Parts: sequence; C-alpha cells; structure tokens
Amino acid sequence: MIDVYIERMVPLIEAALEEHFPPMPKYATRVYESMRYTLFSKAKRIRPLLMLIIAETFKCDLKKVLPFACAIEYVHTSSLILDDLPCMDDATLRRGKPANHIVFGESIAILAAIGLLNHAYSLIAKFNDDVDNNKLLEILDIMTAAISIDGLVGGQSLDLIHKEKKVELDVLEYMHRCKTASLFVASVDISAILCNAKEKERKALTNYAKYIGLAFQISDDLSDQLLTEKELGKDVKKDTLSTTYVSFYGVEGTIKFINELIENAKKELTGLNYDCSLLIQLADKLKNKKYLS
Ligand code: GRG
Repeated sequence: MIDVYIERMVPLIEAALEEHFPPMPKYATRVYESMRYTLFSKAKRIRPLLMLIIAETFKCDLKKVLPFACAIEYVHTSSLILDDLPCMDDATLRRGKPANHIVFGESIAILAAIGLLNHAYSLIAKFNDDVDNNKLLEILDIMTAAISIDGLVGGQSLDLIHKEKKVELDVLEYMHRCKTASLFVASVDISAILCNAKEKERKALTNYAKYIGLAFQISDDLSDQLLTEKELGKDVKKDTLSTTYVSFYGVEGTIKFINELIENAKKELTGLNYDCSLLIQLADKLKNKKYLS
C-alpha cells in the first residue's frame, strides 16, 4: 500500500516543485540551471512525502501542504549541493549524476544552494493570504531551527570537524539528529500545524520523526558500507576512518538498532486517534536498507 501511495504522490510532488519554482530569469540563467539541475535529478522526496502522509492522516487538503513540502525539498537540495563541495564532503556524484559543482563550478554551485534556500523562505512568506500569519511565523521559526546551529549547520560543522576522527557515541547521535533528523522533525511539524494538529499530537509526531530521522541517517551510513555507488547514485565512504554506527555496533548490531528506532517511532503513534497506517508503513519501509538506493 505504501509503495502504491509513494508512486502516486511522487509525480504530484515533482509537479509542485516545478509549479513553485521561480520563473526563468532573463540574464542569470547559469545559476538558474544549476538550481534546477540538482533539484530535478532523481530523488526519493521522502521529506515532502512525510508531509503529505501527515496531511492524509489528518484528512487535510494536500494542496494546502504541498507548497510547504516544496519549501522543505528546496532546503534539503540546497544542503546536498553544499555538502558535496570540495571544502565539505568533496563528493563527485549526487542523485545519480555528477555533483552540482562538477558541472557548474564551485562558485555557481554555492550561489545555487543559496538561491534554493532563499526561495524556500520566499515561498512560505507568499502564503500569508491562505495561512494565518501567526501560523506562518511559527512555521518559519521551525524551519530556521532545523537549519540552525542546533540543526543542519551545527550537525554538518561537527561532521566536518570530526572527519576521520574517533567520536563518542553521544556526539555521533547528536550529529545525526542535527544533520538529518532535524529536517524530518520540521517537515512533520510544519505539516501538523497546517493540519491543525493539537499540541499533544504534534509532540507524538515530532517524536516519531526524530526516531525515523535518526534511523534514516544510520541506514544511510550502513548503505555506504554495503552498497555500491551505482546502486546509491552518490559517492560512498567505505574507506574513510570516520566513526559511524557501523564502527560501534557492526553491521548486524546497526540493523538491530535501526529496527529498535523504528519500533520506538511506531510506539509514538499509538496515542493518536487517527488512522496512522501510512506513517507506520513508511517507518517499516526504512527497515529495508534498499529503500535508500
Ligand atoms: C544552509 C541548507 C543549509 C545547510 C548547511 C551542508 C549542510 C549545512 C548540511 C548537510 C546536511 C546533509 C547533507 C545531511 C545528510 C542528510 C541525508 C541523509 C541526505 C540524503 O537524503 P536522501 O537520501 O537523498 O533523502 P535524496 O537524494 O533522495 O533526496
């Protein structure tokens, strides 16, 4: 059922990403192309999917959530372009194609990342007629928190500083929570706000997102160890000396830990008076590392 749902929703997300993308500029076409290049490469769109599933769960109009789901995907794509730069992960392959800076050069890639990030804010601000201003401010606050030093920026900085170094387990977990789970949490919470979820419901859903976000990042590390670049469509880091969950727990132990996180995520949903079957199935799908390929 979740596979059918994903197959039905991804084209809707792709169409919305196009609809809400800025129009072609007259002169600054190179940076525009660079923004489109990584955004419209083949991707799983898991964060927008999560947002639509929340809307589905709350029987809320998907059209209301879709522009915000696009904003999150613009932020995520921006982070991928930056992550691949030579001064960061120095990756050459992303979403099955040469990384943005390989095709467009570093300076245009940086500008494209900033362009995407900026467009995400601009898109949210445009919905002040349809969404109550207080809600919009709260949504902006949630998004900035996800990108902040307690989110993507902080997580990435720790990741870079600790590259090829031994890291304590609690620092590793904090890094993963910031780098990856924070955008999952923001996605779920923004959608929950738009769907008028109650405080208690938001809490349960953001806890769910924390668990699956962490599981997603650990699966990503595991895939780096077990799958090939061709299967993943991005650089793999099999040979690095960086600490990962696999270096702490081994492959079997890591799979067990991912499964525990998924079970914890599902437990968070038990108090909700809604049909959470899609959220449960999405969580279970993350148990299968192949989902990442
Ligand atoms: C200012 C937006 C911004 C970021 C600055 C560069 C940076 C800080 C953070 C990088 C964060 C990062 C790349 C984390 C990795 C998260 C992750 C698991 C990415 C892979 O996501 P998937 O598997 O990829 O959803 P697709 O390609 O399917 O979207």
